[in-house]
Amino acid sequence: MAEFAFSNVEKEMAVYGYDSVVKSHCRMCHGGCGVLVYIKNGRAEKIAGDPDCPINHGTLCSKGIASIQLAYHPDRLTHPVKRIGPKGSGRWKQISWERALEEIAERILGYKKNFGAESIVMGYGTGRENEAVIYRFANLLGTPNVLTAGHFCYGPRIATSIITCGTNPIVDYENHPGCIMVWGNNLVISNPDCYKGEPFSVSLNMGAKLIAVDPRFTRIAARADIWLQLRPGTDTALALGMLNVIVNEKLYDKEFVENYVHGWEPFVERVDQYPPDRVEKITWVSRDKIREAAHLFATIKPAAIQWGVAIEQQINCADNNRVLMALMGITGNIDIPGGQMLFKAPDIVNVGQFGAHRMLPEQQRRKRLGADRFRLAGKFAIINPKCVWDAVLTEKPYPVKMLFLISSNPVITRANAGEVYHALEAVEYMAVSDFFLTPTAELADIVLPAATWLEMDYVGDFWKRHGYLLPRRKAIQVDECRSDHEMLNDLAHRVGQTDFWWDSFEGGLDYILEPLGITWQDFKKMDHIRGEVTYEKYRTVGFSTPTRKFELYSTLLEAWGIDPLPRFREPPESPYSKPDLYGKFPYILITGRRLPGFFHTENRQLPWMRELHSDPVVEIHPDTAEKEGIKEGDWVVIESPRGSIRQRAKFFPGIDPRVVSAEHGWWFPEKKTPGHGWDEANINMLTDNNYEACDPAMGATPVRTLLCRIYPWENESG
Ligand SMILES: Nc1nc2c(c(=O)[nH]1)N[C@H]1C(S)=C(S)[C@@H](COP(=O)(O)OP(=O)(O)OC[C@H]3O[C@@H](n4cnc5c(=O)[nH]c(N)nc54)[C@H](O)[C@@H]3O)O[C@H]1N2
Ligand SMILES: Nc1nc2c(c(=O)[nH]1)N[C@H]1C(S)=C(S)[C@@H](COP(=O)(O)OP(=O)(O)OC[C@H]3O[C@@H](n4cnc5c(=O)[nH]c(N)nc54)[C@H](O)[C@@H]3O)O[C@H]1N2
Ligand code: SF4
Ligand SMILES: [Mo]
Repeated sequence: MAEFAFSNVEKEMAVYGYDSVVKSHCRMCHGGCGVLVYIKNGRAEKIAGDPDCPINHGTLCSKGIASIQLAYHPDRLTHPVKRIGPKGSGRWKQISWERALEEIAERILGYKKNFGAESIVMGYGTGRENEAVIYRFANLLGTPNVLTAGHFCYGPRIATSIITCGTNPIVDYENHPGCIMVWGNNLVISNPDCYKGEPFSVSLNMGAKLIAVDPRFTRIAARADIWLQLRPGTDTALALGMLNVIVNEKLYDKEFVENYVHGWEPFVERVDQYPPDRVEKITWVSRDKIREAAHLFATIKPAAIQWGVAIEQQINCADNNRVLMALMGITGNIDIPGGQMLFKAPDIVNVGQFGAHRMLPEQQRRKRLGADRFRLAGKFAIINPKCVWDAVLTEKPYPVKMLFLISSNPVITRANAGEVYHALEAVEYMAVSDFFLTPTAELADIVLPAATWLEMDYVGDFWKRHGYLLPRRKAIQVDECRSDHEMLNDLAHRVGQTDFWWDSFEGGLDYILEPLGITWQDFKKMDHIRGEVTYEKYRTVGFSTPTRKFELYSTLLEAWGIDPLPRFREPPESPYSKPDLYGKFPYILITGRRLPGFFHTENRQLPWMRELHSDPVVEIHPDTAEKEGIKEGDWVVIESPRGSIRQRAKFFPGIDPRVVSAEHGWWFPEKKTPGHGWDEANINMLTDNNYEACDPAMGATPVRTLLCRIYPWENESG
């Protein structure tokens, strides 16, 4: 057993008779927390936080603890299964791994031969630390089509930050920012991407000033010095308004601006178009508050912006990211202690290199679905999901014959769920890797039983930008479940990729670590590895952009025919852009606020998690409820021009009476029909995926800025 800095572990082992404790690295969300897994008779019995881990310092969330209920869930898929009835019939038979992979390989090779590799779309959803293997497999196969959530989540942050300053600027909580502006993010619940709520809370306890930009009065807003309750979808205008104040009142960092930014003059001209008076009308935030927030943010150093997915799920996705980076940049907070760090990863084979993007032939790259429409996305190997549904349903621009979805539940998570369902019903062949037979998996031909994080070895946080790597050590084996990495490593041999893979995936782990001169077996004995931390690197080497400057004016966007400067676009479905529709659908709908126990569509079958939150909930202001005749706890219908669903009303004075906030991710594993109630409370039955409504550069789907109406559900008993 590894050495521990405290003695409780030994004591607990003796008292409760655990056989061993495995130090590992949770991944029930995007992952990150160091954990201790207590094992008895080969089973994981308990999970606790690892106090020595630099990411979570011993803290854990409810999902981490519930990993055990996931691993041993009675409904969990523990063998590959093949469908024996029509799609959606719910009739399956168990088959061997050998047969399953043989069949998938045969299909892959057949479609590649007859329709081109582009007719096979690989897919995953949010980050599961399997993206590097999925891209490697796809690129070597020759398909440019990997469907992710990257068009409206995290992908935009990475793409826009790479073109602006070379990498994603991460808040340096270790050096405690003096001011934190939390923008469309609720990290104390979501612990997203490179962040955990705990270090943020510590910085607040150390006295950081706090600005919250959120249409809802979150716990973070409640602690804030200034809360900007903006109209959903108007973030670009608000940030441009703050930039206007900072520029015109000369609150910016002159030395940084003079020496290290590109495009200052045109940027100032653009910013001049957004005086606080105009911005107040757009955003519903008073000009005084805009000024106050701009002053607070610009006059405290170090200051940082903690920004989240809300700003990406809108038509202004790419520009929202760019204006927030402009705020960080011109206030001189980039790459300074306690500011916004451009962290370096340890010297490893990184996700992009592992993903073998360079191996995709140019003539295949050019076929990437939607790349000519959404240029920025196309450059970063990201596709808009509707392009896939269209190619399945219309065979344009070419037929898509096979989907291979590894860790995604698009029937519930992608906009316009009705169309998604229809496309998955229509596709000729579909393979899925998942823990359960989800509404998506129910439409597959073959479903593979995936391993949870407890059942795999991996280089944890490999894809993140905070500079740490931590070993995820396999703690248990559950029946025949296999990690996606092992599964793809095996499948790769069957489709002619042997030269690029390994005998077992441990070879892949060694490959990642090779530049450090260590193997997985060496890394397994270590606590973590961190990249070298150095500040203000731009002073010596510049930024990793074409001009070597911080690009307020993006030369790459310009070259790709996209506006190089940020601007505000009115959401395509709003009280101002669609006044007639607003007459019939008089509320702005935001969706998808994160819930502590669930991860998107996951965990609704875990007793501990479902007990915390049993039904789908829509937040409405008490005045709205009164107007619509809704009582607290009632089932209500939420309706958009595209459909209707029901959720339970919760009164929430912390939301504007003109806005309602519905949950996403709902299906009902307890319903034993194969659809598991996929269309009853699924908010994406209401969302729009029209190309015109998406961000023109990234293809982000606007799932947070729509119009709806809401009224009591009459059929309470049904
Ligand atoms: N309306 C609306 N829609 C949204 C959002 C919103 O805010 N509003 N948020 C969006 C965002 S940001 C995202 S990222 C997407 C997420 O979209 P998805 O990633 O499609 O959603 P998940 O529910 O996380 O689906 C993951 C599936 O993978 C399985 N799984 C988990 N881990 C593994 C693994 O390691 N291997 C395998 N093979 N399977 C695994 C789970 O059981 C689950 O069925 O949803 C989006 N959808
Ligand atoms: N427990 C749990 N954790 C998760 C997830 C989960 O499903 N469950 N999902 C993971 C994933 S994939 C992601 S992307 C992250 C997302 O994590 P976060 O970025 O924290 O996302 P949310 O909680 O969805 O939204 C944050 C806030 O945005 C606000 N908001 C809504 N519309 C707007 C708007 O137009 N402008 C602004 N400024 N704010 C707005 C909402 O009120 C909400 O409080 O969480 C990750 N972590
Ligand atoms: S925050 Fe994420 S990594 Fe940490 S315990 Fe919770 S689920 Fe696991
Ligand atoms: Mo996400």
